[in-house]
Amino acid sequence: MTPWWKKAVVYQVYPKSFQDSNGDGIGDLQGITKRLPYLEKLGIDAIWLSPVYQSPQVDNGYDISDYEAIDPQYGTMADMDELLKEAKKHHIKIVMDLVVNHTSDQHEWFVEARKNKDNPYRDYYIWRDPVDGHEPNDMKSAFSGSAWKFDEKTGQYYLHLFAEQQPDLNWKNPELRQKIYDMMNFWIDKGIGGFRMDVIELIGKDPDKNIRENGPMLHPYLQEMNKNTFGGKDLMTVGETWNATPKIAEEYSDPARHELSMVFQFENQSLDQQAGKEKWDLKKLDLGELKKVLVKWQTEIDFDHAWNSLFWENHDIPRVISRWGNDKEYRVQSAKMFATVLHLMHGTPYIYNGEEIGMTNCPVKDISEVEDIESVNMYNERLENGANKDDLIHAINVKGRDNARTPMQWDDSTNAGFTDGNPWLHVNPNYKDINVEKALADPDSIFYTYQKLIKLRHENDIVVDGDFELVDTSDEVLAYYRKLNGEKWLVVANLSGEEQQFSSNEEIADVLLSNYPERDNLNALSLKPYEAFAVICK
Ligand code: TEU
Ligand code: CA
Repeated sequence: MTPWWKKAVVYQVYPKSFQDSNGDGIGDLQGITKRLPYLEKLGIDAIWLSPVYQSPQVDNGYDISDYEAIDPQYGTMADMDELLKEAKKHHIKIVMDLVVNHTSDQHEWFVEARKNKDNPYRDYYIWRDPVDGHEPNDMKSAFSGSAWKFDEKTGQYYLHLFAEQQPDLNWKNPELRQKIYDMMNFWIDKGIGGFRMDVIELIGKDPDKNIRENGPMLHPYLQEMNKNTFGGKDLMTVGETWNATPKIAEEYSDPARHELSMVFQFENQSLDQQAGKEKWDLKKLDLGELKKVLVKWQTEIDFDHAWNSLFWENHDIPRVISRWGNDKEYRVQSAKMFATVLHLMHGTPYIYNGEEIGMTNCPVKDISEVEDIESVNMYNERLENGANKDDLIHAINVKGRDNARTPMQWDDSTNAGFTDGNPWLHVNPNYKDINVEKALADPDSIFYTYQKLIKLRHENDIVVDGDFELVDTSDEVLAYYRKLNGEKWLVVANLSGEEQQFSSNEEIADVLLSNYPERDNLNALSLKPYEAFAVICK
């Protein structure tokens, strides 16, 4: 039996930015519940809900102070139960974000742990003595600066691979691991659809050997977790794994190994940054390289023994049409092109809220407009090291995480219908043109392309199980077949903003979808900018 998540399309909701229901300027659970009919209309099967647990919100909820409580800014546990109940009525599962590489420094475990060296919770975290009066080693935090923070009270450093308010948990401690499994079972018992596992590749770390991701104990821990929690249940699990290769992805997702359903891999993310540097050190994207990575993850995974996820966007990465398409002259065409290329591939697609209406990046002029801790810390560190202010703002406008976090654009009323109050983050000024209400009223909108693509997946096994086969073309064109039981679909996409040549001897039996007027043959075509279509071959 094919598990449901192989046929599913998942929609990520970033709760803070989705829909405010009480005028405090912050999205909340009741707001999400209110929008379920919209998501059902789109046709998605599951929501990946970014964290709604109790949190001081240093990193928008990825710093959790109580895993079994809802943050008051998002509502109550009763609101959460209501969301689960209502989502079910709309045939939507709720996949919770599981953030267990670290907690907030306000979590009871850490509050206890830092009291003294003998505290029973001390070993839940990673403590080291100073070396020559300094940090134990030169490990860096993903949010700038050292990954070690000196704690005056007990004279030791603790490890934080993210913000200093996000101390890393010590997975070597069996009691801690059991507590996490108990917490996961608390959520499973509520009837959730599964877990998206935040930076899960880090839990096997060995800081003394400078090992962060893919540590020796990573897979044993996941197997233990599987056995003690979701194993044998009809749940979906997806690991966030920035450093997965196809081989590593198979280790996570081979059903025989009893770990996860699938992983998110991010190999395309480094294509527009300078080699060996950080994401802020910009480089122009080479379409040939993008194509190579996309194809690699279709062909180097054995889908009979592994599974893959497909996505362009999430809350950590910029809007794809702004980054690699054209969010001005060809906003609609490039959005439909990216959707078509991705959704007809092999794997489980994810849509990030707003992607389905072609929301764009949202540039700022000054650091005072930026909320994201990653951007702010980078800005301060680099400014101190002599970088130019305008260059830093430019980098933030291209790559900063706030780009994808501006409030969802529902209609053309004040604050895009997101809130009656003062939004926690600026609304993109283009909301009068780009919003859900407008998209729903236009049968030719990006929304309906996504709706169509989801339907095609639900109704055609070839999209779920068909073999992927690349067609030989120039770097700017990505064309591929999906093949199943003698049936053959052809997807053709111009990844560029210039006309490109494409030709095929295939004859068209039927056009499935197209972002320009439909083609009636495939002979010596001059593809329009970002043109994309899918056909059934005779
Ligand atoms: O992201 C992991 C992660 O590595 C990111 O910090 C990433 O490096 C960066 O965003 C790319 O620019 C996860 C969550 O998705 C992110 O929102 C959290 O901030 C982070 O973990 C810590 O929990
Ligand atoms: Ca609210």
